[in-house]
Amino acid sequence: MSEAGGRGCGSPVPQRARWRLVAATAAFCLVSATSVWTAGAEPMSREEKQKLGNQVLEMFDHAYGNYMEHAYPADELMPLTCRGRVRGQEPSRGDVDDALGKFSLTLIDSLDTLVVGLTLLGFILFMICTLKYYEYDHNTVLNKTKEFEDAVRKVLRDVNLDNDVVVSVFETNIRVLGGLLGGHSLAIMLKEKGEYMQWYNDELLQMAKQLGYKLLPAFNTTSGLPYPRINLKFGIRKPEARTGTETDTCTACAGTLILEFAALSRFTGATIFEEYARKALDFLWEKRQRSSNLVGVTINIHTGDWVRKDSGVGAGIDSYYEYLLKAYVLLGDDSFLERFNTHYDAIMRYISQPPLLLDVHIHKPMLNARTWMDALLAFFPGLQVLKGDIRPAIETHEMLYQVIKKHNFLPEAFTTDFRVHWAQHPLRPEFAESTYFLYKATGDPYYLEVGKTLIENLNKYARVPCGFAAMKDVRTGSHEDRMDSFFLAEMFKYLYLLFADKEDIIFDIEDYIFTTEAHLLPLWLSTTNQSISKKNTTSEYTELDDSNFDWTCPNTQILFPNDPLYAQSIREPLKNVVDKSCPRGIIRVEESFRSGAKPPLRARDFMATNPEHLEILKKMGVSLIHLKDGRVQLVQHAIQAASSIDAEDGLRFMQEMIELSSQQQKEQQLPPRAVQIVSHPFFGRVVLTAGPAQFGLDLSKHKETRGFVASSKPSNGCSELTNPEAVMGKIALIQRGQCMFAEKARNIQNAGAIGGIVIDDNEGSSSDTAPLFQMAGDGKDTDDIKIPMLFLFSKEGSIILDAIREYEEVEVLLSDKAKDRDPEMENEEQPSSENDSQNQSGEQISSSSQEVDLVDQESSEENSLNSHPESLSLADMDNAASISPSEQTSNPTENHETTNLNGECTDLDNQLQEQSETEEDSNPNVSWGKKVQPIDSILADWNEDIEAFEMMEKDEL
Ligand code: DMJ
Repeated sequence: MSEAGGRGCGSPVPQRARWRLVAATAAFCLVSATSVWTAGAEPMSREEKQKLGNQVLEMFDHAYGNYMEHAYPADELMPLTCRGRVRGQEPSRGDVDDALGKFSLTLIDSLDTLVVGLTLLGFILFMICTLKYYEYDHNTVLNKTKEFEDAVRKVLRDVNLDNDVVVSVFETNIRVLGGLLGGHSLAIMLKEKGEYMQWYNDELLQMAKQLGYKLLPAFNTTSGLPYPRINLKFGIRKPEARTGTETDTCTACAGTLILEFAALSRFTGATIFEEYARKALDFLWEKRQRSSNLVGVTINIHTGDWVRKDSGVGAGIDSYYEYLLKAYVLLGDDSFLERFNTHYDAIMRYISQPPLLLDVHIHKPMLNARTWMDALLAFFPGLQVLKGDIRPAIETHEMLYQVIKKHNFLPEAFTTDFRVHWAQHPLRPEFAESTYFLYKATGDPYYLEVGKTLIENLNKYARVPCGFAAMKDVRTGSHEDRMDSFFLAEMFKYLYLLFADKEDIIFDIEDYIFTTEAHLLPLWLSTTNQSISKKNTTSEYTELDDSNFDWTCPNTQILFPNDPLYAQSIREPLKNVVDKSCPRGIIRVEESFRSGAKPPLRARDFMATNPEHLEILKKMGVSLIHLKDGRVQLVQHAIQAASSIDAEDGLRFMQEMIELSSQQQKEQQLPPRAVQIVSHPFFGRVVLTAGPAQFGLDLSKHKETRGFVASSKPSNGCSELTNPEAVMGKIALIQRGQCMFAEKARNIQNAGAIGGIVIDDNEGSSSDTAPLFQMAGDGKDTDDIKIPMLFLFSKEGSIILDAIREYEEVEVLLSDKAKDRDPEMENEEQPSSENDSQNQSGEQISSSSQEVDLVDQESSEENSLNSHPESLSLADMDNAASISPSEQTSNPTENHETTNLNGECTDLDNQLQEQSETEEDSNPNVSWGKKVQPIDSILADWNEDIEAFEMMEKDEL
């Protein structure tokens, strides 16, 4: 790594660190450097920008005004029922409620947005003068100062930080502590200007300090990583606290404190906050996986072991990286930059697959951990701008924008071929944030058009009479009674600033840094109260290979003035990245969805045993094929439909089925269970992959169950057992078929069995060739079933049956497969559960009720889509080619072939295809399957083992 390097910006670490600061801050300064746009996207007139900015203000007022009128002092507004969300008074939403501390969250989170609203003053006056483009009641806008003052007074008067309520440390830090500090920062700025807030005497800061002290007990761990939750009144671990027994936290939860805590220390002189936040960051840095330099999603706060070893830039990790870079910018401490650069190098090496960002395993970073991306990663292009790495930022942002254009919003998760994976959208601001930063860096008016689309979509699809409602399903446009505080803290701020010119803003935004919640902290803090001893850690960082930074040079300051078409030239090849990916033709269908058209039969209602449904299917040109292995395949031939309208209905029905099927695949991505034969002569060496049940004892949460196996009579377990003495205290073997799984479970439980194994009656089936699935309940309450139930395909089942014939006494262990794997692989292949990571950050994503309904409705075990959602296999109309069920279910991108209306795949498609083929290794389902020895080889091993044992026994004799 030399100064030379031929690039003119590579330099030894200390110099590079300084250069990075330039790069990082340069991004903010670019707007003036590039304000004259000469080519590419049409420039946007000042009038139109102002009109859009004004529209943002009107939208903010709609959200904030309704919150204040109908919800305040509650934490959040419920925009559909137009009332406040008060924790304890509404059905619990799980961890997502941990953001609510009965402290008027939305008000505090909105404080500095109100001040940003003041920045409109300039252009409002302009509009009053010109009386042009001015559709909004300017009096309200002009009253923002008053609203800010009022809001601060309300916070000081009404907010209680001493409630007996358990809150997320992370959320409370970024939203409440950050909100108070952002409010304080702008209050003192206004006061200094001599016009507003003259009465203000650091009261918000005092509240922030009080809150800071309330959060400190969370750090009472040997590692220094904070507990994920704290009771505002009782702290942690005391009986009244109802928290403190947690062992794990997410990386972002422990690594997103330094900006607020350091600001608090530097504002107040109380160094303890910055010290604690630094300690947590130091610990995370120590625990990074040393060969990949990546961090996992979840960490044990006592041992420092990685609990989840998947790694990405989205949920669970996101703001840890953000805070390393921003801590460097705010605090000027080189060690933060060096850490960030080390991680960034790893991210670009392993996770970035432009335009995609895909999670990998920290120990095997070449192995993808998922085939989908979450919406939270949309902040990353913005962070890349801050770092000065524009090209991949433009690429990823463009890809995300195309997904948005397809679905109006960014779904919570979407697959590598851009299909919806999780359909919710809680009005997240990350994409707007990246759009703002990219516009600042490039000056390309394209990004203003992007912002305009975001505004239009919000007004068109999310606006309701009492605010803005989160999308429950971006495909159907259904709403959720939820308006998160970050919508006000971040979305409006970034959108407003996007359209505001420098002179429109009454303070210099470049003097501030945005926290992860878009709260503003002044950069002058870097030189204030610097009493925290900085670690002189430069030497501890491995020198980075300069070639890894090729794409960061030259910095944006040099780049854009020379080539104003730069951003466009990067976007151009990606123009159709989403549309060109298979499946194709979906847009037409989705347009129909948007216009409200629905097929006469909804996929979720479809019952393969209902003659009326079959009749409708026929009319739509959809035929139903019962496959030999019990699964059902749907094929549509448009020409066989009764009319073109029926053909379109059929297409919509198939589309719904595809979505449903992919949701169900998602559900199936649960860690499989294992049946391990532990008795002589196997001694645990035979581990059979088994499917879990949606009822009974959950082996992922409980200790394994061990016992001898016994066949039940009748073998299908569909009636009271006639041999209860044989199964009493044992694990009963039951054959699949004739009745519901739950019924079998009840019968063997009543006979005294301690567990059950259902063996597939489809001869020759095996987990090597068929996807695992969960045994569904019977649509009724299954809480009465207490024993664990597992499902084995026929080949695996016959190993146990053969063993019984051979050895009579066969003892097995029923367990969660994850626990049986070798430690190196542990967690690596575990499908990422968004909930897990989001739990910690309070951003829970729940399954849509649609999916749940489907499972609940299922009432017939045999040959029905309802009872075997996993068996659904689909093919599309135009090529009329059906696909095999195993292909369909093992690899999402293989849908392409059958859903491609044009019958062609582009290079990108092929790339994705290839990628997905390699992803077979990483697809949780597939890799689990691969990790498990194929049955034939198990049998061969087993025979060898038996022979070896027999030899040994003979020898001993
Ligand atoms: C915000 O609360 C913060 O940006 C956080 O870092 C993660 N995302 C939410 C909004 O989506």
